[in-house]
Amino acid sequence: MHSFENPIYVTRPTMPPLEEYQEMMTRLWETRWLTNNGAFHQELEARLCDYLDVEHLSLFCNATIALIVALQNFRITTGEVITTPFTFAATPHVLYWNGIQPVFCDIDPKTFNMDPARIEQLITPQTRAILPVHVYGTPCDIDAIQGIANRHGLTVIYDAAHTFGVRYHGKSLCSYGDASVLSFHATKLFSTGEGGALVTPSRACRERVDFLKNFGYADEETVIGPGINGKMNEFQAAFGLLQLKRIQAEIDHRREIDRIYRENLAGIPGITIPVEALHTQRNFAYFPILVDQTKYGISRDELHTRLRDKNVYARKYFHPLCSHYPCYAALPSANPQNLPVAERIAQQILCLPIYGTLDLSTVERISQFLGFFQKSSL
Ligand code: T4K
Repeated sequence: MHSFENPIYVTRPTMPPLEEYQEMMTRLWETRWLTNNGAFHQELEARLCDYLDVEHLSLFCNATIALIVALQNFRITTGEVITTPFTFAATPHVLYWNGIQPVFCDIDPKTFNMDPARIEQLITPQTRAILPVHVYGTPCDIDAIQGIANRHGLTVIYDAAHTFGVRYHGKSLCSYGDASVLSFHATKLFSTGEGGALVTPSRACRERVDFLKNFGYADEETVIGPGINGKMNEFQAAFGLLQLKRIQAEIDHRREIDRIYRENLAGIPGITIPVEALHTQRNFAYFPILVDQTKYGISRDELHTRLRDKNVYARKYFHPLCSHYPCYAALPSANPQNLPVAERIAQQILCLPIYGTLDLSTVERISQFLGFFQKSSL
């Protein structure tokens, strides 16, 4: 079977028509208002509140800074926070940067999210909050997590980096918990190049967050506390406004890709496709599979290499586990014996290409490669 002529990446941003962006840039050149709550920024915040069906949303330069600010907002700057090892580096790093010790909790084998049954045994007098991640946009067990938080007086901040547009029980997934943070990085479903947003349940909380992301300035002469520079600029916001116009087409195309992969890969021994979450309107941000070497014939790593040989750049999100990073590996909670499910999933996971401009014929061919590698290993 022939390789692809051009590399097929795990994702690609869908670019809006250049002329439309140029038109917006002409306005910027006229106004010369480039950042600090400019007109595009204000418009994007309002449009996102509408689209996501949330009341209080604050734009950021990226999700990592938004997570740092979320923690600062709740004054979580000492002690421990329970989180997942099966995530991108940013999740535990924001804890570290706030002077907090991450405590890693094992995950559920079906959703790949934190297993609530394991959270309570990790709570100590030092525990301040829970930082769960809706991995690949699949909702965490929100009720169970909230129940634990209520019983122990803990704050819940969701890393909702993957959840743009996901609805759960008819509500935006990013509206649960004490705060949620979305990422608008170039690799995300909705993108501003770099960017993110903090969704909060109250106006007061949102106002404080707005001050904190602007060095703590409440007005020209009042600094309410030690803030940071977390602002989104007008170039990013303009790009976001154009992206938002086409978001439904992006999701619809990804839904079709998801359907084709599911159909084609269902019968391949050793390939598991995660079950679709209940009560959830999905966003198709990622297409993860699990590779069981004993049934598939070759390991996940071998499959990853063989796909690369065909010019397909699937990614092992999230391997290695964050608990394996040298900066965290010595923590008691990072001991692999405490994280058996996460350890197994990290060895088997592979995310296949999915994005709005990916040809459906390419999806068919990638599926054929997966079938072919299994048969040729017999
Ligand atoms: N929490 C979670 C759970 C996250 O997943 C992330 C970010 C964050 C927090 C933090 O959000 P931000 O602070 O970034 O807003 C990428 C992204 O850099 C990262 O944002 C993302 N998660 C993570 C899952 O993926 P890499 O190292 O895999 O990116 P990279 O550069 O290898 O890109 C992957 C593929 O995407 C490339 O092979 C091709 C394509 N690509 C990438 C870029 C940057 C493009 O086509 N155009 C581009 O501009 O981390």
